[in-house]
This record gives sequence, C-alpha cells and structure tokens, in this order.
Amino acid sequence: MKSFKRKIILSLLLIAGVSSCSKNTQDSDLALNTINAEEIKTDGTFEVMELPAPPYVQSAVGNRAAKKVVVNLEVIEEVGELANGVEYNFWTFNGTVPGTFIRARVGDEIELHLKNRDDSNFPHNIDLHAVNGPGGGAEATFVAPGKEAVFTFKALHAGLYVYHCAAAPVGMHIANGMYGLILIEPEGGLPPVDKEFYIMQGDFYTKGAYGEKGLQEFDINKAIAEQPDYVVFNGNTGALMGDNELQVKVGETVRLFVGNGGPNLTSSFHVIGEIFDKVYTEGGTTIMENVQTTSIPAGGAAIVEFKADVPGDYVLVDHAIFRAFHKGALGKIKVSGEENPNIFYEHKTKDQKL
Ligand SMILES: [Cu+2]
Repeated sequence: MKSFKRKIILSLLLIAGVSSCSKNTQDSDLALNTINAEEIKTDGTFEVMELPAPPYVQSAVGNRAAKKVVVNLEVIEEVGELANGVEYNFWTFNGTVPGTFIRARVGDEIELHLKNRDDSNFPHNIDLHAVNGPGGGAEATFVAPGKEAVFTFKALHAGLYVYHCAAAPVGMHIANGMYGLILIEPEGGLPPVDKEFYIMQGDFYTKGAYGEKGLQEFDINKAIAEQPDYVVFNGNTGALMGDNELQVKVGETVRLFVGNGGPNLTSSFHVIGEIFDKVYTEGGTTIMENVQTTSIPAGGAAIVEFKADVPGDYVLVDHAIFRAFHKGALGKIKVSGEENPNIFYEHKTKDQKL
C-alpha cells in the first residue's frame, strides 16, 4: 500500500513537472496530497529532532514511516555581527539567523516547543507556514520571557516553508532575524543528492549607513520605507564568504534550500556561473528546469538544484545587483577538483598572460 501511494505521488510529481500548466493535474495533486496525509498513521515512535546550525541541514528523511518528532526552539535575543565591525541586536530562533532548519515528512506529527529565554526583553511566538491551523501556531506559542509553549501539528503538505515570529510589531521581529525554514518531504523523500545547504536572505535596517561600525540600532523609518542598509544571506555579510564558503567537489549534485525572510524585499536568487537543473518554484511541488534566476518572495522559499561540473568559485547573489555588491547579498560555493575542458576551457592567449 505504501509503495502504491508512493508511486501515485511520484507519478503526479512527474506529471506536474512535465505539464505544469494543466490545472486539473495540479488540483488533483493537491487534493490527494492533503487527504492522504491526514490519513497517514504515525508508526508509534518519536524522536527529538537534531537541529544543526545553518548552512547545514539534517540528513534526508528517505523512505521512513511517518512518526512523531519533537522540535525544540529557543528564542534568544543577542548582539552579534552583521558585517565586519558592525554589531546588531539580533532576535533569533536557537541563536542563529536564520533559525535552525526543521526537516520532517508528510504525515509526521510535529510537537513544537517554543521557549523564550529568560533574559529576553520581549514576548515572541512562531508562525510556521507548514501548519494548517490558526496563525500557523502563532496564537498557541505566544510566550513571555522565561516561559515555554507547546503545540502539535500534522504535516499535510509537502514543500519548503518559511517560519517566523508573528508577535507585534511583526515587521520588527522579522527584521531583527526571527525567521527560518521547515521542509516537509513527500512520502518516500526527495531524490538523493550529494550536498545540501540552507541559505536565507534577509534585509536589515540600521540607524547608521552600510558599513558604519559599532552597535547599530534598528531603524523603523527605513524599514517602513523599504530602504535597507543591508541585504544579506544567513544574517551576516560574511556568512558564506572566506572561511565560510560552501565546499563542493566536481561531479557532485547540489541542493540549496533557499528562503527569504524579508521583511520587505523579493530576492532574485542567482548563482553566477551555474544554471539550475531544477527549481521547486516557491518551494512547492511544481518543478521548473533550466532556470537562471529564481524569484523568491518575502515569506517564501525555493529549492534549487544543480550539478557542479567545473572547478572554481561560484558566487551566490541577489541579482538585483546593487544589493549584492553594495549591501552584502553575496555568498560563495567553492567547487574543487579536476578541470573539465569538455565543458569549460580558457584559451591562454598572449594578451591574457600579460
Ligand atoms: Cu519575536
């Protein structure tokens, strides 16, 4: 029965990928997905989810049965670095921007614990876009400093979803870094790849201009005007640069879970020198192929996949390009290994050697 259901879901994913403009196919896919997921029984076991810090994620769910999983998130308000010499009072889930990745499968029952550390100054909560229920869990999890709230939800829809704090003023909580991603894998899991990474874009609004040193306060007027001083990946201009570059080998397949916390800007996500073999557009089940730049709305996500064919440095950008070179939206994937002259060959002319 399980493999029969899996075949149906895989077939529908395939059909959705081939004829994504067929309305009937998409409707029946979504309906089947929802009905089946509600009927999926958990296997009676439970586990406490490990929560690696970004840019890393848990291993794939594979073809395991649905189960109960416990996710422990702690809200931490803490000064950290936004850029070299620039400090900011981040509000975080588990001490990182973005918050730790959550990975489960359709049919799982997720028991989410939200603790607000006792040295916090504000109440917080969590709205997970993967939840079917009031506020995505926001009302059930509104917690004062030093308190903990718990709720359980059943994952009904496969996809990559944003979670964020929804305490008022919502824009300020998100602008301070309170967002992350939750992946709900379909039954049978996503196809295996060699490397997976977790990246989330965010825009930041500081009293000082870009690069002005010292502790920078949040600037609400710039936030309302949607004029950020910083647009960064993973909460810091250097989060994916230098010693933090993502490491990949020639020949490996790469999957990026890319989210956009906003709070305001839409990302034009691009990897310089690569073409995405697949994009799960907006984190849903429709797959686009051969994509150069994918649009990721604030509060949205995309899964992008490519194969590393040629060694070198591949730069991640928001292709609204002033954000990349003047506001920090840069990261790097270092591909190491043998040259592949069949695909890329640089002619060493006399002029180039000079
Ligand atoms: Cu908050």
